Parts: sequence; C-alpha cells; structure tokens
Amino acid sequence: MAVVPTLSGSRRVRRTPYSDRVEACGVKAYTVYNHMLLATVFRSLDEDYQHLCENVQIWDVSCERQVEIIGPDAAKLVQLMTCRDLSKAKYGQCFYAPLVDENGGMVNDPIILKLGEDRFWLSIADSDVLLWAKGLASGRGLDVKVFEPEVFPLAVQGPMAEEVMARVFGSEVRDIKFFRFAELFFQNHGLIIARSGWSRQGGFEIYLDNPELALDLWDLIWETGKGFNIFAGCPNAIERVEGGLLSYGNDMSSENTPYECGLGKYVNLDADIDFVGREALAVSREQGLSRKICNIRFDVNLDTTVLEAWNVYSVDGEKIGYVSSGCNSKKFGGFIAIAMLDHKFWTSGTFVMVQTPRGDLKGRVTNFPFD
Ligand code: THG
Repeated sequence: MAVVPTLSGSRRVRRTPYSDRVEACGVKAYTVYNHMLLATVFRSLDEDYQHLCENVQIWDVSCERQVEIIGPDAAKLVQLMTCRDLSKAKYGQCFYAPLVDENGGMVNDPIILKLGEDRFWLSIADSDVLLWAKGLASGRGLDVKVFEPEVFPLAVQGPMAEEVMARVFGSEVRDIKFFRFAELFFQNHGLIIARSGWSRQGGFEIYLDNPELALDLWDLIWETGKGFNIFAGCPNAIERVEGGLLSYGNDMSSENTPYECGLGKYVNLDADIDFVGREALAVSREQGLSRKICNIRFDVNLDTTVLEAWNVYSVDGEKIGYVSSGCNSKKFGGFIAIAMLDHKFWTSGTFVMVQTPRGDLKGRVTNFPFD
C-alpha cells in the first residue's frame, strides 16, 4: 500500500475560529480554499450526503472570504469587476456574479452583497480577488478601500435549517427570501444572515464578523439543532455535482468565459454599464460558443475522484474536451461528471469515451445541470 500523504499545517494554511469544533466532530479530510482550511468529509461522502438531504448540518465555510470594497467609488469598482448589471442593486440583496478579466476569462464567481450605497462584500470562491480589486482600484485611481475583513461565514444547510435558525434567531429568519439578507441579533451583536449556501437543500449563511463569538454561536446552533439531528457538514461533492453548482478552479478558470460556464444569463452586455472584459465578451457573444459545460453519466461507479482533468474523446477518437469534476451518485445510478465539451458533442444522449484512472469508459452526455 502506498503511503497516503497528509497536508502539513502552517500559518499560511489558515485555521478558522470554528476549527476546534470541526475537529471535535471528527472531520476526516480537509482541503485548502482561499488559503484556509475547508472540511470535505466527516463520516463519509455518502453518509454526509444522506444526512444533509434529510436533516440539518452546520458548516464552517469561513474560507468563503469577504473582499470588502468601501468608499465613494465602491459601486463603480464592483461594477468594473463583474459583467452582471448591478446598477439596480439594493441593500439586502445578494448577487451571484461572474468576475471577468480583460479577455473575458473568469476570475472568480462570488456572491456579491450590497451592504450600503458605497459598501459591498464579495464573498469569493478560491482565487485571489483581493489583489485583482486592489490592482484595479490603484490603476484606475479609484477612491475606495479594499480589504479582507474578519468575517467567518457559518452555513446552516438542509431541510430542517429554517426550524433551527428560527429557534436561534427568532421567526424573522423565516421572512428572509432566497438570496436576500437581514441583520439579526446574537448576544446583542448584529449579524448579516442570508438565505443562501452551496447546496440545493436550502438554508442560511451567517456572516459572523466577530471571531470571539464563534464558539458560542456554533454551540448554540448545535444545542438547538440536537432535536433536529444536527451534525457537522461541509459542501458535499455528490450533492453539488448532482445539483449543478460549479466550483471555480475545478470546473472553470480564467481560460473560460462565463458563456462557456453556462453563466450567460449573468452577462448583461445590453446594460449601460462599464466593466473589464466587456469588449472581449461582446466578441465572444458574436462568435458563438465553441465549447461549454455539460454533464456526462456513466452506468458504473468509479472508486476514484477527479484530481486532474480526464480527457474526453468522441467515439471516433477525436479529443473533444475534459472532465473537471465527478462523483458516484446513487440518484443517477453510477458515476456522474461535469465536463467542458466541444459544440458538436453537446446533444443529450451522445456517447463519448473518457480516459479515467480506471481505464477508458463509455459515458453519455446530458445537458447541464442534469436533465
Ligand atoms: N456562499 C457564499 N460565498 C461563496 C459561496 C457560497 N463563495 C464561494 C462560492 N460559494 C461561490 N460560488 C457560488 C456558486 C453558486 C452559487 C453560489 C455561490 C449559487 N447559485 C445558485 C444557482 O446557480 O442556481 C443561485 C444563483 C442565483 O439565483 O443568482 O447558489 O455558497 N457566501
């Protein structure tokens, strides 16, 4: 048996204010996301999945770092960074928004929270948005402050999330609509709470901005959740692939436009807004798509995960793309994958050959997200 390497900790791999609780719950594996620990498995991927779909989980998603942009030019800078039209954004709204570079390539896909007329948080995926924002602000001479505040999001996800949250924060949480936030109180401290989260099971995200309250907050949710069979969880690889939630760095990178990623509805070229990459995306829209994200289904399970892109070939042996993520799915009766495929092969039902670490396997293309 080969030795399984462990990840060395150090200051660069930042812990979170909840890490002691996560470890007390028996976390089995971590990944690093925005230079910070993120749990990936507690009991097993399958057990975590089942539990998430039926109960309620508490997730340490501190690694969803906030890039705060504040100042007279804040709205201008945030709009400069995304192709989604934020001109009508109001306090209390969250926006899933592609950030693009000068080539129209994806820089990140954060949730943007509008906290005030001149104050925003970009709740980022795994890339260094802080540096990009500071560079743009500096290069364009904008009057803003850009920094990473001490905010440590805690997610409560699953069908029983609302019941637990209503008992912790009061019934006002029930009135929070999807992708909206409200300020509710915990120990006389106002907290931003949104109905959002990286699962399709419903739930909330609490943007804790005082690490000293972290353990009390975790413990109160835990105690309250006991009657609802709460357990610690984390973004689940099976649930998110089945649900069609994209992962930056896995399913997309600066090599991809938002169009290729199926995020075209967030590209508002017809709005009168100024953003980096506008010309490039206009050209891209004009030219049409040559590849895009699809799903592939297999009728067998695979005892491996996608650590590197797997080449995808047509039945004639032509290379037509790559698999970027995948997992075994009981719901779909075999391994399921997210793949970037050339346009002739998008049609649902097309057979393709995939070079997996377990040999070449025949799969069937389906639309993204799964149809
Ligand atoms: N919550 C918060 N921050 C985050 C994530 C999160 N930062 C990192 C990462 N996740 C960002 N990526 C996503 C991807 C998808 C969604 C949210 C964040 C998502 N999408 C819905 C969809 O695709 O249907 C809703 C989109 C919409 O209606 O606008 O939820 O999870 N705080």
